[in-house]
Amino acid sequence: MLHSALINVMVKAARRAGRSLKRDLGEIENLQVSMKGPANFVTAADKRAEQMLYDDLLKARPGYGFIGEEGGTREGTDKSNTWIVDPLDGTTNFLHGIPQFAISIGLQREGVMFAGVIYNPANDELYIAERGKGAFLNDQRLRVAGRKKLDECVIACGLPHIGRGDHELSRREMTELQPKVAGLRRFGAASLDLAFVAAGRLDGYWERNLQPWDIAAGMIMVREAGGVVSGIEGGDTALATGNVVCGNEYVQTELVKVLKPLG
Ligand code: 2AM
Ligand code: CA
Repeated sequence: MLHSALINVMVKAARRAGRSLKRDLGEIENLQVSMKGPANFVTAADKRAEQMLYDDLLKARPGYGFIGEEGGTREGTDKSNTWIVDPLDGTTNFLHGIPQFAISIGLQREGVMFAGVIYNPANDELYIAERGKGAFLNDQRLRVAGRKKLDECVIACGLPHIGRGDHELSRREMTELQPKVAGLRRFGAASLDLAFVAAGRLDGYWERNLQPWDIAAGMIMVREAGGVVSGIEGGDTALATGNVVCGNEYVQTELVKVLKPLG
């Protein structure tokens, strides 16, 4: 399938960094990582992947800015284009050998998300989206699920980590939503949760306290698949607040109705 030059650049970068992460996952699975060092090993894998993405993306588009989770932030000469990159989203999964993690590359243009690539090297699922051109999983066009009854919907969420976020608020959200939906899920990689919503595997997803690189690519993925992405209060504030709600128009609205009053 033919994609734009821009998408080709993003895909090539994601695949190269993906090969690196997949090799590193192999090391973890083969228990070749010393017991004292798995976290350090993953940090090194993460940094290696970000360096590759930084090099490839800036070589192809020299003027663009770059914001990366591992600190590779750079202000570009071209102020209207910024890469927003997570070299390893789902770090805890990766560390445990759970094959639910991804490289997430978003391109913000003139302040809005313009393109996204999300790649899980463990199962070779490649998601791409470009503004006005649709979203695709391994070249198949994506469309969000059409369910309009919350009690038929499978909804994913995030859970705040130890020492982070508001655990009490998270429990209140569960208490409200669990009896209203067909099932709740918690996968642990925000970019893939958004990609799953785009693919219609999940009907909706919400999570708080995320970073721009967790959601940048996923936001355009969901929108290009016909879905709606907002902050918890319903506006276009997910990137700014780190709180995200999404689904088809109906599901996103229903989730906001339940979640907004909680805090
Ligand atoms: P990460 O794996 O790149 O850290 C899990 O709920 C999701 O939250 C993941 O996408 C994870 O991304 C993200 N996340 C954002 N900030 C986090 C933090 N401080 N600690 C753990 N996960 C975080
Ligand atoms: Ca992340």
